Amino acid sequence: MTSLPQIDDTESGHSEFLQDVIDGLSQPQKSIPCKYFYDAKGSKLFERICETEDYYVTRSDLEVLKACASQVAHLVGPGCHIIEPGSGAGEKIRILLRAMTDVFQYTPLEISADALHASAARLAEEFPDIRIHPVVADFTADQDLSRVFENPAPGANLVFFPGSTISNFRRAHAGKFFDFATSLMQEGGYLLIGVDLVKPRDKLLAAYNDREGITEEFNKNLLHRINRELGGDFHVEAFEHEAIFNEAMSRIEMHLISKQEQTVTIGGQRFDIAAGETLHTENSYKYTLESFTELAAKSGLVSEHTWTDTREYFSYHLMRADKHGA
Ligand code: AVJ
Repeated sequence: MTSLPQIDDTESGHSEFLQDVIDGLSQPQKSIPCKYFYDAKGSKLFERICETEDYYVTRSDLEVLKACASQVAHLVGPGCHIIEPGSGAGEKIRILLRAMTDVFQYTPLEISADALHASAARLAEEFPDIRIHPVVADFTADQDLSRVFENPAPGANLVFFPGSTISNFRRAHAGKFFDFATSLMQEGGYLLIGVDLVKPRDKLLAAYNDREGITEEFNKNLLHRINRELGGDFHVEAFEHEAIFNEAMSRIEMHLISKQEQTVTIGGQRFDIAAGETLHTENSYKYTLESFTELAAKSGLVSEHTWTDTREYFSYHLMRADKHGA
């Protein structure tokens, strides 16, 4: 049994949701974990964010992935087993599978069984020669990884982690993810990971304050969700969306600022929110190629190859376990 890190697209039971919200609102800097953005409404809003002109992340990600996919295929070699933690709707994997001609198996790991099986069925149709092996896995709990490795692959394992989901993890959390990825890679395996990069401040800020207001809606949906599912009484209209770049921490921070004093009751607990006080809802860490390489090295992972777009907005890293030890 391996202890898996929390990742973003988990659907938790209400009691855990309630407890996390109460814990977050009890801190001096009130916060709510960003994994709760992604209910059905929030997932739709996130897809719309990806289509806005200001949110460069998804377009840059796809650009780099398309450009590097055939080289990845060449470096990893034939007969590989691709494992994708938190596969979600499973769109980016198509780019990789189209470029890789001799894939033995694709194993998406996803907490949402419905999303997992729907996307697995679509992939099976599009890629009849690849064994599609969906595994419902909860990253917040202990997991038996033996289901992932039921059919031994002739080639290497390739852990695929696109979309810069790693951006949401603080240092310790990223370390846990790297350990988990290393256990999936097994001997001789690879990690292909997408990482969003530091860039001019105005570009970063625009991406999280899009002019269409979708990010604002996405941020506020968190409060609507708490009101809906946990019987909260946030006065949502009294909040304003704010995204700032915290340069010292090299991260975008999303907040919701209360324009007026309000008292919120959730699960029988009262929380006073002052006028101008913020709820911190997300961190999105931005790396340089060097700072990411350094972070991964702490977990014993070394870059075999790195790709970026010409603007150096986004990067993919093909990593291996450092045999010489970190
Ligand atoms: C899914 C974590 C990559 O940080 O850019 C987008 C989430 N939040 N707009 C990001 C997000 C607001 C996104 N990641």
